[in-house]
Amino acid sequence: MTEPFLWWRDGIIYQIYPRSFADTDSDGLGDIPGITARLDYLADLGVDAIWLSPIYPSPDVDFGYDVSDYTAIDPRFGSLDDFDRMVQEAHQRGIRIVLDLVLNHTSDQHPWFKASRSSRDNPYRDWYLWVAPKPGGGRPNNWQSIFGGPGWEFDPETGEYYFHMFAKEQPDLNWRNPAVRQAVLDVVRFWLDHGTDGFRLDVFNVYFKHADLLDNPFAIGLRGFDRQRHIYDIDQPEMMPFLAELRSLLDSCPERYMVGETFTGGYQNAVRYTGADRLHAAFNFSFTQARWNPAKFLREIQSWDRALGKDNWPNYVLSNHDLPRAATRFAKDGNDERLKVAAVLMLTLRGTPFLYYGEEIGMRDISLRRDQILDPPGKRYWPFFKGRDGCRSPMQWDPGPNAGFTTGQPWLPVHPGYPSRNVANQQKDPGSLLNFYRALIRLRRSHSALTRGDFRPLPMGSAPVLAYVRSVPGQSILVALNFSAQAQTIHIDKEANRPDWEMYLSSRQDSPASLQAGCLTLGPDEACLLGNRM
Ligand code: ISL
Repeated sequence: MTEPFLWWRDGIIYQIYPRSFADTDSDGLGDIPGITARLDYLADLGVDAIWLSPIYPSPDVDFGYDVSDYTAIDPRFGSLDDFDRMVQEAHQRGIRIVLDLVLNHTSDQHPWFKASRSSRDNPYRDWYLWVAPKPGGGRPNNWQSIFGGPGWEFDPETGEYYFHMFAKEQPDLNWRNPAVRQAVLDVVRFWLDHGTDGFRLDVFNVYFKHADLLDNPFAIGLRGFDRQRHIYDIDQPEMMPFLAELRSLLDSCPERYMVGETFTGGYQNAVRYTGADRLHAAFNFSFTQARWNPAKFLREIQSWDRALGKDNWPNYVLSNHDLPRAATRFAKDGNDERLKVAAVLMLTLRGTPFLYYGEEIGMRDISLRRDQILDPPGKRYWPFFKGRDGCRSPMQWDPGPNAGFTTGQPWLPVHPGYPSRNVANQQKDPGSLLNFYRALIRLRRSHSALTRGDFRPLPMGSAPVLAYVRSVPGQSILVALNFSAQAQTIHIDKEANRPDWEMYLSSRQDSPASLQAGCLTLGPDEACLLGNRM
């Protein structure tokens, strides 16, 4: 019996960076009514869920990842009523809502922290990591902030240090305090009650710190943070019982989901945190680091698959709000053909694809002058690291002013290429990346081989091609991806012996790959799917 469609396993999750998606009140920031207004676009594209980067009140030191109230909507994004309406409208279209939970730290403007820092005997004091200076006045230990410098900030008013893994305006919560854990579970319950279908847990494996606050040992690395082995400030065992508690809360409602952002560490770490009493998934960021080389992609696919085993479901990410976009990395020349190859890869592997807004039209990063940089690590590490603003520019909807994103002044510049690269133009062009995505997603939805099917790579020798077969009983799909700008002929004798392969979709509409006597000849940068209904 075929299993029924399960949105987070068989579907596609689309990440929206809300302040850059669609602005309806001309303040230059995207908002929730803007997302609601674009749900038809998303339904037509064929996504099954949207993950929203934080929409809670925030002083924006880290653009929403510094939360000052977990159970409200930032008024610049709208109201709780707007949120409820968005959830309802999304659900009517079969689109689920995934919220970003940033629970390792709050904003320093959160009432919890304001109370906590007000005096040493405030009842909230123990909600954060406050430690007295060492005898002689030094910091409690050598822990570093990822955004640069020591992780300890001295508070002259109360004479103690507090810890912050990110900016000093993002104090870390004290997860060993049961009151904190209870408050967090109440937050989760609040959003479940508002119809939220899933959560993305920001840097969840950083929540707990070693109780004795021991110094991390030395490691070789570039930035201060990388010059330590993070054995005492990351991945503490106390996380497991909490994940189990969180999971049972989610499982008390049907079809809820949580995906964690494992901070540092590869598949070994992801495996540890995934399972029936843990997360549904931990992000696989390996494609965000891979070079344009089919062997490298295949190695990552197989390593993750093998490590996750039968019981856990893989996922794939090409871009997000912290990293240069896939289009910027893989298609520097402005040509979208490679992006079609990347799209087919993402949407035909065994695993949940996460798409980042604008990926479907091939949006590239913007480049900013130093005085335009807003992102804290970008400001600190310029010119070695120019920050993460580049991949957060406004969605390019149409060729009108500000790409149709806002009638006000956009909070970040719109990419200068928007008059040609935008949704409206690509909707009209049958050969566009957007229309290719739509066709591909439709094909994926109507073929369970592409979601639930086995994954069997075909041996390619040294050819710059990745080819594999996905199959369920009665249905096979052969995917072939040419990673080079030259035509490639590959031998797929064993597969090709079947008589009735037919071309389902090719990224080269005009001259799709041809299959003759067991040889498939792919055009330059071609991605194609052949189907077989035996
Ligand atoms: O982008 C990074 C450094 O410049 C990463 O190290 C990033 O900080 C890390 O992946 C954690 O990311 C998440 O938590 C951060 C927030 O700034 C990111 O936007 C978020 O994705 C703190 O909440």
